[in-house]
Amino acid sequence: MTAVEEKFSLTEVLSSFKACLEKENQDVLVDHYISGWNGLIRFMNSLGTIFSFVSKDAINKIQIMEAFRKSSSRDQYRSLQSMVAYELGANLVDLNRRAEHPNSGCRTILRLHRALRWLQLFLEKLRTSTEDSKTSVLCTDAYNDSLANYHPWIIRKAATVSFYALPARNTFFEVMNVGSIEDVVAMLGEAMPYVSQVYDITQQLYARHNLLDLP
Ligand code: 1PW
Repeated sequence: MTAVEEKFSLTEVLSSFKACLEKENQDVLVDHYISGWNGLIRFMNSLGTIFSFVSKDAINKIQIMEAFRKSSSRDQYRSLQSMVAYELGANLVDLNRRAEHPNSGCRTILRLHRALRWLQLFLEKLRTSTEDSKTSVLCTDAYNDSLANYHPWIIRKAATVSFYALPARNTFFEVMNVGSIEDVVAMLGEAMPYVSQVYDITQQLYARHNLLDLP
């Protein structure tokens, strides 16, 4: 990959989440969900190697979803809605403990969905932050209010330690590669509602099918 191809822009990531939602029926499209996540991972990797422990698990989960999209049942995995209907209908989800289907699409997306909530809270805090705000504090607060509730102590510890290595607010805005701080704030204000919408629709879908606690 050349340096140009590697260049990350948060705008592209957020437009993937915008493209995620099908206009007519509000289906969440898996391919766009995956490309949004691939962008987020590039973002995390550009924040430094210490973050690779955080991105490794997300990479793993995206690969599981990509494999479904390349399999013979790829059409069933077109949207989160069709995936839920297909996997539940064909008994492909372990509901009580991980057994025959340890890596179902439903449980894999649930992990990414919970992580998306963290991202949403974090970017929102960043958007409304002031010059003296510390990114590590914003990130830790967002984490404690979301994903941390699903993580055992040892992962919480490792995640919190890695947040200390986050670059300062100014550098952070530069890494996002959107433009000036004002440009980033404006872009986030425009784009975050799309991320929220994807999050809310997924949350409702999972709640409706009692899938929010999948092992
Ligand atoms: C600054 C940008 C932030 C973007 C955020 C998202 C990435 C979230 C990944 C956190 C991973 C921490 C280590 C892995 C934990 C897994 O055990 C856990 N995975 C997640 C995504 O929470 C649960 O997955 P598992 O073990 O049930 O397969």
